[in-house]
Amino acid sequence: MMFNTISVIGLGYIGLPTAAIIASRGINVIGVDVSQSAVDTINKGEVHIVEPDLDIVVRSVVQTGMLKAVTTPEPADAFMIAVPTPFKGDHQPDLSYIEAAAKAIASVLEKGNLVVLESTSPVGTTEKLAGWLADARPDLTFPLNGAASTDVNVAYCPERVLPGYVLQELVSNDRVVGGLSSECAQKAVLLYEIFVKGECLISNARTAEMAKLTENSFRDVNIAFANELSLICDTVQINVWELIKLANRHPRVNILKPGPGVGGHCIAVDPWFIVSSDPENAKIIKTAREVNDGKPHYVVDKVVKAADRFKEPVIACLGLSFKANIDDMRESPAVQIVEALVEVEAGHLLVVEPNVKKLPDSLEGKANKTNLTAALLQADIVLLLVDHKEFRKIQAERLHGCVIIDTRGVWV
Ligand code: SAJ
Repeated sequence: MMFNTISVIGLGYIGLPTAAIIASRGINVIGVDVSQSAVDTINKGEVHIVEPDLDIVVRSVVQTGMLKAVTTPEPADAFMIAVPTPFKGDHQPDLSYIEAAAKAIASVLEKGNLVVLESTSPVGTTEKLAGWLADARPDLTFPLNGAASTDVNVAYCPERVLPGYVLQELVSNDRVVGGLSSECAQKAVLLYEIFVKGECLISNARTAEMAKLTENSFRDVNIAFANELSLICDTVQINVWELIKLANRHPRVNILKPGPGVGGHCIAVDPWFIVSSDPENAKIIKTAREVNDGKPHYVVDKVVKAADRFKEPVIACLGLSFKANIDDMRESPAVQIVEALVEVEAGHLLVVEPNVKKLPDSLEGKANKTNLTAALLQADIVLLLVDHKEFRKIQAERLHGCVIIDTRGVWV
């Protein structure tokens, strides 16, 4: 076996499930994270993120000793880097977590090691990663400047899993494996074949980096089309949901769903990496971002107009997460909308979010978290922000007499 010990750097939404799946195949996995509390939680066999069945897999691999978490890297045969790549205030990518991970593993690297970057990254990042490693370890050779055979191999393989289905998709999805040399790619394929049942498609690192950005930008642009339609339909007084349903009966049309905006840590972020690498040509991609980022403001204006009709409006805000049936509130347009309603003092805000125990800090003390029944009884305005299963079941008569603003088309 080429890989007896595999180290996963970054134990978040991607790193932890990946580490657990590999450990479940009987391979020794060392998970590394800068957060002592995440490390302690995992070593107790518990999880610090919500993802279906992840708790069961982690408990089992920690109990059998196949997965352990640490804060400082230890030697391994392969290192998989799954750390965040946010953007900075000016939409420029922030590679500081990757650089820090590179510096952290450099001291334990050995001849024959493989390093794979999984974090969503702008084109050219894998080359930078190899450069950082080479700077720290002049005693080893790295795949830079076309070197074909090197002491350490470096490759890029983006994760593509859908939150909520991570454990299935980690195994079933095809993977794009981009090597800095052909040797790097071949070796990385052997690593992924340990747990991936989908196909591993070989390319170079730059193309693999761009493939990931392209997938998420494709979705962003298509959602922006739906969101733009929803604005136009309001202007010309057409039900956008009926319109899309009808248009989608054309054999070659498949319009996505309008919503309150695009959230999550991927689709709302990754297109900017393309824009920053070629601002002049990335026109549709940039505009799509702007259209989707504008949608929460549009929803807020709509609510404020509706609230003007009431003396002391009570507004029930249904849902806070960035999409249905999950607890993840990162970059959530729903949270952004409720925050803005607080800011403009739109009315008394009741928030219903069945998937979380408490409101985010930004809303604590400013809106009241309550249950669905209580919210619907008191509301003048019902603002549907997330299409959670609990909200889909609400019967029409319970909404009778309320102004309804349904951003997800659940009740139309
Ligand atoms: N949304 C709409 N209308 C739609 C579809 C989605 O408004 O028709 C909104 C959602 O409500 C949410 C946002 O878009 O706020 C993003 O949700 P999503 O389900 O489209 O995607 P994510 O962010 O959960 O996961 C995406 C996936 N990428 C693609 O489908 C191309 C996933 O495969 C990636 O692995 C993930 O990003 C990632 O980590 O990059």
